[in-house]
Amino acid sequence: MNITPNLRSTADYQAMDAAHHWHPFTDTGELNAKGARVITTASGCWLTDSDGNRLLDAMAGLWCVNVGYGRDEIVEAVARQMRALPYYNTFFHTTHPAAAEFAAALAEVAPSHINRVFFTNSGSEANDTVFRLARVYWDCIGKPSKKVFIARQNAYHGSTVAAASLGGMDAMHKQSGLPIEGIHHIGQPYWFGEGREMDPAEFGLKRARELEAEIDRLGEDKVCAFIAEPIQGAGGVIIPPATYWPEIQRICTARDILLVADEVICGFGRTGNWWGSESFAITPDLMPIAKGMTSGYVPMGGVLISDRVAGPVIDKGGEFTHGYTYSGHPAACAAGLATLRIMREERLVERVRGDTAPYLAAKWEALGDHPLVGEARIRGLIGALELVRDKTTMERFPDEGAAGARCRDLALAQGLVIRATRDTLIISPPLVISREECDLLVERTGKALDQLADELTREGALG
Ligand code: PXG
Repeated sequence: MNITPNLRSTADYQAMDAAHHWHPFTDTGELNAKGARVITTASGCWLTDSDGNRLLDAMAGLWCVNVGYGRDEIVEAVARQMRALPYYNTFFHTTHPAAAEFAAALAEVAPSHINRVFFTNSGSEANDTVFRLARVYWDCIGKPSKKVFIARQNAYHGSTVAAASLGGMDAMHKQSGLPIEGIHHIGQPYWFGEGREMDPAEFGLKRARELEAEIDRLGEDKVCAFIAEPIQGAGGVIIPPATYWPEIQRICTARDILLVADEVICGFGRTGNWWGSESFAITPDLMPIAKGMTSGYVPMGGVLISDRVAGPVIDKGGEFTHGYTYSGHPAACAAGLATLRIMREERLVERVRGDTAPYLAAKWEALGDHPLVGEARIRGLIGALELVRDKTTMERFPDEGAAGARCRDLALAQGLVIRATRDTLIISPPLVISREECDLLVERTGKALDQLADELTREGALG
């Protein structure tokens, strides 16, 4: 067996992969016809593929490698931990130093009303945990009828059954008969896509008040919680109008509904504060986390649990019959501790808020002047461009998703990894990105847009 990078040819890796590896969210037939891109090494914000190409990773892996690649501090911490104790469970009244230390460190960076964490191995498991824990909470305070979750269309909360049901992705629901019972979806605060005929502030209130209407329809005594991402990530980096979150908070408080902020992408500095909730001034009762928690070096997720929820469940709930073999895995806790240490020592959140984010925002927003761009939006280090066929009418392309995919591929050909969700281009670079790398990111995105505009003009596909 050979796991050293690059000892086989690209074609060999592609052939082995095509024969044996089933990829997530992938049309396997389509992938195997062309062969997977093989990434072999990485450092800082840069990936290297098996042909030696260097790519600027403006997606931080998959929204997770916040402290950048090649951080020896994390590698060493994980190796030390694995030598000392590679595994022990946290069931049966047992803990280990890494789990205790990481839980305490998370409580320290969490908002002040949050002091506990339940460890999982992914964001999906975190949301399945939320689904069960929130219901247990209401049982414990004598309101067992409050069982229903309200979530949003085009939300992404993961791929396990409860998480995929909480998510609002039609394609996922269609494929497997989801959502499961007890989950209802309301509209998303996607002003550019769904509300442009209204003022953004008015639209934000309108979408928030769908929550109130849904609670009334279902009955307040039946509703357990509302779950949402502070900024929708996979759905297209949808930054809600400023009026949205305060109104959601008001409704959750007035109607006594738990507020769950899915911080899997927005947490750990992405929006220029430790938490997306902080950026939008909300006080969630539960915060599912993952990704930036270990900067993706070792898989891990968790649920940050407020004192409000923890108190009654600890006092009255007895055993919470839920847990994973690898809850609080020592290697993951060590990676998480080392990640938090880097973030604090390098003042990464402050650097994003005070320097990198405003620097990138000025340049990113200038891409909004491009003839193919209907809107450029960014918050912290998470941003999007909306591609349009006609900038004056904001008309979209008829073949939804084709222009986005082409632009993403043109960027890749220049050595820049960005993502496309339908015709929305997305970035979420490592928090350690430098000003020079921000320049390159914007320059390459601009070139990809120019090339796409040229091609579309030649094809007669523009207005
Ligand atoms: N919540 C949010 C907000 C997420 O973005 C999850 C939960 C699930 O986490 P795990 O660790 O189970 O994957 C996510 C994950 C994409 C993409 O296409 C986004 C995610 C995962 C896979 C693809 O942008 N986010």
